[in-house]
Amino acid sequence: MTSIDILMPRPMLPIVQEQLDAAFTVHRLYEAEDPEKMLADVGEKIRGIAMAFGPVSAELLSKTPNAEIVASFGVGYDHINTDDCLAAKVMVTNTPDVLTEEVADTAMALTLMSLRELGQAETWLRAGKWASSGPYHLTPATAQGRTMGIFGLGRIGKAIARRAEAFGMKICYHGRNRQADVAYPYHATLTDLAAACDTLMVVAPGGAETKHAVNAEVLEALGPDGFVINIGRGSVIDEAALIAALENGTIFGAGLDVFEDEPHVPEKLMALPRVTLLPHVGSASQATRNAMGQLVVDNLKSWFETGKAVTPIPEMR
Ligand code: NAP
Ligand code: 8YV
Repeated sequence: MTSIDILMPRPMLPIVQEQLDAAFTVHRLYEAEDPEKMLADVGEKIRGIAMAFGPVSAELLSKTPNAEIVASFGVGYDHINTDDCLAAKVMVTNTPDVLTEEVADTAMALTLMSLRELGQAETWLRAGKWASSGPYHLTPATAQGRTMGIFGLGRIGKAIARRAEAFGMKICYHGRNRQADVAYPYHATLTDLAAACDTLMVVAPGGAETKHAVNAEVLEALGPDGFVINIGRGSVIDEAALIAALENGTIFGAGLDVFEDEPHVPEKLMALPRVTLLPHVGSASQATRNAMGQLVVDNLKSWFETGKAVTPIPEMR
C-alpha cells in the first residue's frame, strides 16, 4: 500500500503518523512552506485524507479529485461538509465508542466541579487563602436531589445518564427521537426539557441543525437554580445568551468543555464566578486519544485493503 498517497493536513498523534508512514506515502500539508503549491503538486495523487479536527469541504476535495476517503479523528464530524463528501462520492469515517466512557467521566467531573465550585475551591487553597482567610465558602448548589436533562441521549449521553443516576440524580432527555431502549422521560422540545430539569447536559452534535439550540428562551426555562453543562459542541449554545443569563441570574451556573470559537474563550465568561471552564479535554487521556488514532489508521487500511470502512459516519452507511 506504500504506493497509496495520503494527505495529512494537520499534525496527528505519533501512533497515527508511525503506522501511516509504514503503510502509505504520507504528504504533510502542515509542513509545506507553500501548502497551496503542495496541493497543486500532489493533489491528483491523493487517495485518502487523515484529518484531525480541521475543515473538509468542496474546496479541499476539488484539489484532491481522486480522494476516496476522509478518516477523521473524533466522533463529532461537524467540521466536515458531509454533503460535499457525498456529492464527491468520498467516504467519511469518525471514531465512535472508544471515547464514550472517557467523555462521560469528564462530563460527570465537570458537573460536580460546577455544582460544588471545586475548581474555585482549589484556587482558594493554592492562593493561600485557606490559611489566611479561612475555609472556602459553603456552596449554594449541591449535586444532591438534582434532575439532569440530557440534550442528545446517544452513546455518550447514555453513559453520562448511568453515572448521574449513580449520583442519585433523576434523568430526562430531548433529541429528535424518543429512544426505544431507555425508560427516562422524553421531552419533545428543548424548552420543555429545560423546564423539567435543573441541570442541562448538552451532548448533542454540532452543525447547522443544532446551532444555538440552547438560546435565551431555553435558559429562561431552565431557571435561577439551573446549571448548563456543555460537553458536546460550543456551537450548540448561544454563548452571548449564556453570558447574559449568567450575568442576570436567569440561570445559576455553567460548566463548559467546548466553546463557539475555540481556543478563544470570551473574557466575560472567564470573569464570571460560577462558571467552570475546561479546554476541550473530554476525551483527552493518552489511552483514549490513542484508541481514536488507531481507528483512523484502521479505517484507512481497511478501506484500501477491503474497500470497506470500519466506522463510517451514519450518512455513509
Ligand atoms: P451519538 O451517539 O450520535 O449521539 C448523539 C445524540 O444527539 C443522539 O441521541 C441523537 O439523537 C442526538 N442528535 C443528533 N442530532 C441531533 C439534532 N440535530 N438535534 C437534536 N438531537 C440530535 O454521538 P456521541 O458519540 O454520543 O457524541 C455526541 C457528541 O459529543 C459528538 O457529536 C461531539 O460533538 C461531542 N463530543 C465531545 C467531546 C469533547 O471532548 N468534549 C468528545 C466526544 C464527543 P436523535 O437522533 O434522536 O436526535
Ligand atoms: C476531540 C471531540 O477532542 O471526538 C470528538 O468529537 O470533540 C474530541 O474527542 C477532538 O476530536 C479532537 O480532535
